[in-house]
Amino acid sequence: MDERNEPDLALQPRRERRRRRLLALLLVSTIGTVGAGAFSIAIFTDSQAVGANAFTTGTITLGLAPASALLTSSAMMPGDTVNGSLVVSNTGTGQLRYAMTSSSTNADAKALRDQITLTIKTLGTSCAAFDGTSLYNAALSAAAFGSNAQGAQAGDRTLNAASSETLCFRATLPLATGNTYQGAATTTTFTFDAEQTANNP
Ligand SMILES: [Ca+2]
Repeated sequence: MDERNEPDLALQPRRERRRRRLLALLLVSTIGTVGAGAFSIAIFTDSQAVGANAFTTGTITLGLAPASALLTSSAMMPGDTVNGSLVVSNTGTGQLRYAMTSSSTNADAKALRDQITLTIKTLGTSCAAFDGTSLYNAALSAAAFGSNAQGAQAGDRTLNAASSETLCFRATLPLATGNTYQGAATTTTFTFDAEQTANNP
């Protein structure tokens, strides 16, 4: 026997096991590759998209004209009256409801704001006729209608988008106003608060 072959003979069973393991591994790998290839190339597919799903939000925008000096009168005498008209507009995209509050100064402590009477009416025939529905008729100092609290309250006024309404204002210094009011002054700010009506009962 050739002595050089003896080590080879001793290694033969190990080599055989290694060869079988390699064969098995190759077989599994080949099956996997063929399977995956068959899967990825053998079915029809499709995909479709629905685009352009756009969203925007609406707006609540109140417009007032005039924006200042709706009612002014200097050197009023008892019995004098001053008139003004205010156009309230909804220039936003959503229906709104609005309410009014006011604040009047009393720097001279003569309380003229409590002595002047203010009346606010809807348009009716015209502000000159002053025959609309009365929204307020009491002292200038407390002038208000509706409520700027969230939600619908008595006196709140509703305006559709792109619509407007005219309110008629009239301030009067009563004829019975006494001498303590001479030389008195007050300045009033009317504030209008609007809110959406949608989802806001
Ligand atoms: Ca309200």
